[in-house]
Amino acid sequence: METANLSPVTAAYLQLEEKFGAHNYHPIPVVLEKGEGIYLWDVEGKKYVDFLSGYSAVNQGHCHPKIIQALTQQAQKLTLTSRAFHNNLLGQYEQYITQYFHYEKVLPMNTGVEGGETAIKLARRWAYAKKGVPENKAKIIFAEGNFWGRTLAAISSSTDPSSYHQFGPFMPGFELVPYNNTEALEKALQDPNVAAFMVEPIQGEAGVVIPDEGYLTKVRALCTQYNVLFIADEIQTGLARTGKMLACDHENVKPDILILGKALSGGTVPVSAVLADDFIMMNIKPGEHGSTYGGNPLACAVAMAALDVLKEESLADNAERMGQLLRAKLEQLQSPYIKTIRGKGLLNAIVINHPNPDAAWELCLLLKERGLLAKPTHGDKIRFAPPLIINEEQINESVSIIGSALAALS
Ligand code: IF1
Repeated sequence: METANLSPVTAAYLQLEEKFGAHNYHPIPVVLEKGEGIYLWDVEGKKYVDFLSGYSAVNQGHCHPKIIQALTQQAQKLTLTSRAFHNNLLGQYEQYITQYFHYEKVLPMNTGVEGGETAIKLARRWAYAKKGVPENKAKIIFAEGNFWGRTLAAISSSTDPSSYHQFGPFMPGFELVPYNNTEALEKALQDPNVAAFMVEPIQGEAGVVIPDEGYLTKVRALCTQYNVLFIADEIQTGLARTGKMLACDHENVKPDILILGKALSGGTVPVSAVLADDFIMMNIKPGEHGSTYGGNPLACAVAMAALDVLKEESLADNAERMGQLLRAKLEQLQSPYIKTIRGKGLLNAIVINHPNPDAAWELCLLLKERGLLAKPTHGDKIRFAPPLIINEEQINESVSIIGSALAALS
C-alpha cells in the first residue's frame, strides 16, 4: 500500500483497513469523518465537494436535516419488528410510495441487489403462473454491460470479468443482448419462455452509457408486444438523479417492475423497493419471499422523508439545470485530456484521453488535493455526480477545481 505522500493520521486509518479488512476495494486515499450537504470533511479537517454522492445514494445531500430527523426520531421509538408482526408505519409507507410512483403494490427490501433479485423472482413467478412458461424454463434477458450488484444472480448476468471471474457456477436462465439494440432484443423476446427484460435506463457502472433517444419507448413497445415484463433498474438513475424523478420519465414509459434503492434512504440505511401492479405482485403468497429488515419502521420513516425532500426541493429540476451547466462548463475547459463529456441531469462522466493508462486515477488524486472527490471507473472514465442540491456557484467552483487539476496532469 502506498502511504508515502499521506499524513501519519490518514496513513494509520488506511493501514488499519489494510490489515483487518478484506481487500475488495481500491479507494481514493482519503478518510472521511463528516458530511453536510454537498461537502465532506476528512479526519484532518480538509473540506471537499463530493462528486460521487455515495454512488447516487445521497442525492438529497449528506445528513439532510429532514431525513436525519426522521431517522433519529424513529430510532428512539421503534426500529424493527420483523414481518412476523405488523408495524404502524409499513402500511402508511406502502400507500405513500405506491401513490408517489403510480403502482398498485410495493415489496420492500434493503439493498439494491435484493431489489433486483426480488424483481427477477416476481418475473419468473409471473411467467409460470400467468404466461404459461413450463416450470424451470423461464428466461430473463439482460443488456451487456449491466451492473446490478454482487450476488451470485447479479454476477451471473454480468459481462465484466472483474465481477464474475472465479465465482461460478452461475445462475441458469439468463441471456444477454447488446445494450441500446432493439433488433437484438426483439429477436430474444420471440422465445416464448422469456419472462422479462431487465435494464438500466442509463448504464451507470458501464460509465454512464446513455442509449439513443427512443430506446426505452421501443423497449416498452416490444415487451408489450411479446408479453414480456419490462424491469427497469432505476437504483442509480431514479430519484431525480438524471433530471426527472425516474430516468424512464424522459420518454414517458412505465416499466412493469420498477426497482429503487440508494437515495430512497438519502444515504442513511439500506432501503430498496420493488414496485409493480397486482397482476405481477399478487402471484407471491405469504412465506414465499421476504427479508428480516425489509419494511422495518426505521426504513419506512426514512424513505418517506427522503422522497418528500426530492419533491419539496424540486431536486429533479435542479439536477436538470445544474447538469446542463456542469457539462457546458466542462466543455469550456477545452481540455485535450477530456475525450468525451456525457450525462443526463447530474449523472455525468468524462472519458479521459491520455497516454498514461492511470491518468484517470492520477486526475482523481489531483482533484482530491484541490478539494473535490471523484472516482475512476473502468480505467479511463470518471463519474461526476454531485448531490442534487448543488447550486450554480458550487458548480462553477467545482469546475474550476477540475480545470486546475487537468492543467496539473502531466
Ligand atoms: C459496489 C458502480 C455505482 C447499481 C444499479 C443495482 C445496484 C447498483 C444500477 C446494487 C449498485 C454500486 C454498488 C457499489 C458500486 C456501485 C456502482 F460503481 F458499480 F457502478 F453505483 F455506479 N443497480 N451500484 O448501480 O445496489 O446492492 O449495492 O445496494 O461497490 O458494488 P446495492
